[in-house]
Amino acid sequence: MDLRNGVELRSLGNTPDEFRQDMLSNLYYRRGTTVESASAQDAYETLALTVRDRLAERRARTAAAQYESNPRWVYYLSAEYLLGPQLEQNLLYSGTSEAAHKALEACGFKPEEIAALDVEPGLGNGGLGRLAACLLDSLATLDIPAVGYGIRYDLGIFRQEFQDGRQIERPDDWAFQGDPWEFPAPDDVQTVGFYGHVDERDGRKVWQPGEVVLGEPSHLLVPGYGTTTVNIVRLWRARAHQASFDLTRFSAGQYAEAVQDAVRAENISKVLYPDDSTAAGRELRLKQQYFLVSCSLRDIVRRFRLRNSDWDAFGSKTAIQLNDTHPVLAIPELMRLLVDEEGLDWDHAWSLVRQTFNYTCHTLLPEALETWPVDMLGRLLPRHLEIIYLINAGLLEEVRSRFPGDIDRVRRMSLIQETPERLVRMANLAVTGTTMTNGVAELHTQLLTSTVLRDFHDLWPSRFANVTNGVSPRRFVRLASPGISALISSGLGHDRWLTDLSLLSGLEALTGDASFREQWREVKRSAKAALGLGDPGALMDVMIKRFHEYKRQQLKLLHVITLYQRIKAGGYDGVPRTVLFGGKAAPAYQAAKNIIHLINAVAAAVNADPAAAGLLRVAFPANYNITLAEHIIPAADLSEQISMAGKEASGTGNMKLTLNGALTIGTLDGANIEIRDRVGADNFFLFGLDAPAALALRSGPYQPRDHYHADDELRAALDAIRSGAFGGVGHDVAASLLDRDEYLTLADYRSYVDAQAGVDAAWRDQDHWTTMSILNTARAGFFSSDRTVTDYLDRIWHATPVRVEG
Ligand code: BZD
Repeated sequence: MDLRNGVELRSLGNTPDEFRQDMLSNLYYRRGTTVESASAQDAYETLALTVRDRLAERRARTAAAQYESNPRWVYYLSAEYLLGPQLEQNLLYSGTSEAAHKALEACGFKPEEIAALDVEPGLGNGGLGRLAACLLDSLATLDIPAVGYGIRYDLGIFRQEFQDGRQIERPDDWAFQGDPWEFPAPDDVQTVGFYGHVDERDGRKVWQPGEVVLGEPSHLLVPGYGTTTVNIVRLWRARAHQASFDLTRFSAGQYAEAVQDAVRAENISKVLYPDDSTAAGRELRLKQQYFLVSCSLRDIVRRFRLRNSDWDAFGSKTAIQLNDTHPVLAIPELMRLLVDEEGLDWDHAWSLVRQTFNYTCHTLLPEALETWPVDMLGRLLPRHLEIIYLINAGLLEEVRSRFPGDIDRVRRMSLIQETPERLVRMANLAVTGTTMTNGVAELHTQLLTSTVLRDFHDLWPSRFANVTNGVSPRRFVRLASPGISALISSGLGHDRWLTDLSLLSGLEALTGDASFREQWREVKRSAKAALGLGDPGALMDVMIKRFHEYKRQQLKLLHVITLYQRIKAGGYDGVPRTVLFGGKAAPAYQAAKNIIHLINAVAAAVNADPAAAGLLRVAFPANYNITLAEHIIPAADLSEQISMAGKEASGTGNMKLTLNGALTIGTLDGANIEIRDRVGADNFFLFGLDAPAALALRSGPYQPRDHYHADDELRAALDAIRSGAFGGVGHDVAASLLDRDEYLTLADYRSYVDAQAGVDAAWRDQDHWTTMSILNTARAGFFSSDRTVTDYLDRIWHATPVRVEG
């Protein structure tokens, strides 16, 4: 291999023998042990290093090629990444799976046992964090020069345990054993300021921070599939300045006091906020956001300067994507760097800033639109608040001149909300400071532009675009479902579908092939058997996602109770089902935790009742995460996507399940609509109110009790909860449904239960079900994150590939 400076590097070999040799030498020289005394953890770490070395080589070549071509870079700024387990992915992408398995066996280790030691970095909450990971995968696969920036939280998303059926949160010390995938880069450390005041010197504003914290980067490799490109995701960890250690106090025995400043500094990257819907409203969270933004922008500027000297080129060389509003402080921060530090005039800086940034919105819940108290922001970041005011002045001037006299519009659009308390509206700032704002599914973008961001759409219609989400077929089909993948490849006669998912359409022709259908059924069955939760012949009915009332796990639960009551009444005519729930609730979200508690109570009753044996079983494995998702998704027959219409921005679990041949039962919400359009209405179980109907019902005097009185089965299900049939658990859930039912669960109950009867009827015709299952996979190629990234490139980023020679 020839690197930039012409120095040759020996290429590592990938034959089983070469791989084993390298593993042994890593075991001796890097792990300091021998085969005879190596533990399983030694074997895991050594294997990881041996694979990592292969990718590091490609990384070096990628960096050289990208530097050489001085391209437009895509920078993805995200407070969250759910990367999933790294080992199997890196083995697959580096083409060393087989060599590695042989090498492990030769050393006396079982590959599955070693793979089980791979701990996923849980640096995200849910869909938003996993989307970020899928986009990075596709960016690398498409050879786009890209870097992801994020925070290296010491503690990731909490570990969920159940105690008497209640969710308990335990800290997730994911890197306790060290993280073999991580490359520290202490040379690129950044200094981040907080608090302080603003001076003026020679007509320029100078922010004098009152506190500084170091941001120390490390990176993980992000390999592309079927290409040499290896990109990186760079994660910042907060480090106290050595000056914050108080040696005098320490010497005087005041140990806690001696480190208190250092502890405070390092708390910034201590823990991921397990907050999935509302702004935490806490200063530490705001500090995290600025910490990410400040470190990342300095790094981006440093990288720009390696090849460019003229600021005018910045916008054309740099596309920064803001993943929701969490990194939106990047807008005033880049203004500050350009105006205060680099001396550009305001208008010039503003045009570069707008050219550089784009913003993705991931929600429709008005309560999830982030705001920060003006006082807090002004105290923590005094200069940024001034800059936000200046941006606001420009915005409001434009609004006034376009809509003269429309004072209410000015009030609505202002970056500052005035009452009941003064708040900075981050979404408004995001739209104002970017070229493009996008929603994540067609319906979401439509609703965004007609409701929450309507005024902005009126002012700047061309700043809005839709980019429907997608998922990585490598991780969520190839890695999660080796069985389905092998069958797809044998059916199509190639595995090019892994990088061109539209080729799955070739499976349609195979629906007429009885032996292919039989193999398909068998593959799904063995995935269920491998999961080990219930009879593999039963219908595997799966609801896996964060717990939130709008997602309506409570609706699924009412259905389960109804089935159970039919069984108890001796009138059950449905098919055998295993109902599987998986997901976490935000620790402070009591209503969601109540639903979890009730599910566990119902599961205990149903699973212990001999009357239900062989007919109904409820499984709720704790601590749903990417690792677990990869086991559940291939086993699913039915995908529950039952949010109240108009609330789920997109969903991505819906896509993963469809690609794995699960049929969806769902509302016309988020990307469900696009899934149904593609797989065909006949291959999708639709129910419930659509978004306009739900909105209309919500806006009127909705009476959930009317549904309770009108529907015997619904009443029986709720009465059972209220009478204490499930260990006295669930009064709060029932009361909230009867009194308020914010998300129209009762209004959609009958339609849902009837649609589930349709599911049973369809399941009875196994051959037809299999045809529908194959058609779901065959027609879901659109939902590849490769297509999503291609859309971002065409509509938003306008960056082009840099190919790295093989
Ligand atoms: O983003 C989710 C949406 O709810 C899904 O519909 C959508 O498919 C995905 C990807 O676009 N949103 C989140 O996951 N949001 C968060 O995780 C989050 C985290 C912190 C603060 C606010 C929201």
